[in-house]
Amino acid sequence: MILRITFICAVKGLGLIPGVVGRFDSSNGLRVPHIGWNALQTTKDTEILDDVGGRHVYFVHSYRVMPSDANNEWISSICNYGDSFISSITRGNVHAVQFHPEKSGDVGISILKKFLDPSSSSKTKKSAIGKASRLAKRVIACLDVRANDKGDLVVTKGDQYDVREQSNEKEVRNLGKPVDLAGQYYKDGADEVYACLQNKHAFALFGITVVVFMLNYLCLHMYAKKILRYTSENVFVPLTVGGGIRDFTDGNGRYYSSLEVASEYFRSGADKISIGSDAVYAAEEYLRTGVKTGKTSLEQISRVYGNQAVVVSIDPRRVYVRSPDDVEFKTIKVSSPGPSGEEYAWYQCTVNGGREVRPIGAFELAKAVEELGAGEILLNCIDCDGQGDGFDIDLIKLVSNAVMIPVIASSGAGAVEHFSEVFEKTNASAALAAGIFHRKEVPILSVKQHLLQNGIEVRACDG
Ligand code: 1PR
Repeated sequence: MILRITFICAVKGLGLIPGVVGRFDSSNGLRVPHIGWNALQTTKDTEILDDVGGRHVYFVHSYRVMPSDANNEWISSICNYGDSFISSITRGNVHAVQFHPEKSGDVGISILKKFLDPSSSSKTKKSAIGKASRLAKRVIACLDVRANDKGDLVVTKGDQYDVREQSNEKEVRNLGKPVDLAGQYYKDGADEVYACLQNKHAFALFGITVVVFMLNYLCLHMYAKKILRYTSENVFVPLTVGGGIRDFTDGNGRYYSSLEVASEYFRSGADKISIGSDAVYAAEEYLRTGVKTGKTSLEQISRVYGNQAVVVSIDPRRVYVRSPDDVEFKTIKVSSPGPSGEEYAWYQCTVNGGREVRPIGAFELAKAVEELGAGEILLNCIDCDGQGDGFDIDLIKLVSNAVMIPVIASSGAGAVEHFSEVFEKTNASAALAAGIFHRKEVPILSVKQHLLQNGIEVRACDG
């Protein structure tokens, strides 16, 4: 039997395995949840982990069990995040793992194969003690998905969020098919795939804005789930889906809560969902009243699925000011002055794909959604999107220093050096890019090789 170790606090448990479950301690600057690829250190010979020591596997959790003399004989591997914690246990033919083998690429697949067929374990065993490592920085491939004017679902790419060609026809840019590209990026070594479903209408799923009037919600829903299922059956790294996650009522008067929408995505294979506009409204309300109602989509989904499953996507625009006193929002001294020599900027949040600005800054939003239950932040920047000039380091510093949850830097990657720059100068946990991967200008492998050469830990590409 193989089990995933799931922890429930304040519950005595069966008492089979001695140990106490505790939350990771974020008081010393550790980002919690522990999300991403971390290396295992195997501590005993087990067939299913025979060549896994020192390799990265995918974790996503906030609680862990510490090794002790009392549970030592159970432990088959440990991992380090702040402290050493137990990442797997083995006794006889019972195995349990803290990480997700089904999301751990080739390494995870080999663990599952060996569990199902122990004779497939390598005959000449490698050293059981691997080299432990830090949590790897993640490289994420982003698919911005929407329907083009013919109603086909395509991967598109914006230029400061404008996804239409500059030609007279102004068609939606078409850079490929979502499922094909997701599969390709998995093979190329992406640590996660993020699918952003751009939509004009609250009820459109997978960005199907044109056909939405012809199909009822159920058809759309089934179509979206089919695509998601197909992708999750072929992509063995985490998959996040964002866009359109909010309450809505369809044309037939049927009400769907955001929790129902999210639940369907999770059941169809998404590991995390991402909320954009609705999180902005929730944060504004929370900052205005100081009350957590528990009713916002962010709070509800986080309560049911855990905060590690909820990403908040922020779409800010840079606004230059002369002095921090000019605005009520948190500013940062910018590395390059604004057009009129301004030395400061704040980052104004937007909703509806950047079309509407809101009276809240990225700093304030990030802090508020962390309190409301977000487990991770995807930090876009409309000014940098599709420009290829690098990430907005000022913005990423501002936000990644404001919260204790992981921050994904997004928008502007144009060269491998932009990835090392963002990891060297900010506390980002991951960097996301779209255009350079879609246009095949920079392979994911080159990004990872460059990061390794610069002493930045990454997961080795399996592909
Ligand atoms: O508000 O909950 O329905 O969510 C809508 C989601 O759709 C938000 O997460 C928002 O970021 C996204 N979105 C809406 N319109 C657009 C658009 O581009 N017109 N895409 C959009 C945002 C930006 C990134 C992009 C990076 C990297 N996409 O996803 O991929 O900037 O690009 P680059 O590497 O080429 O620079 P809701």
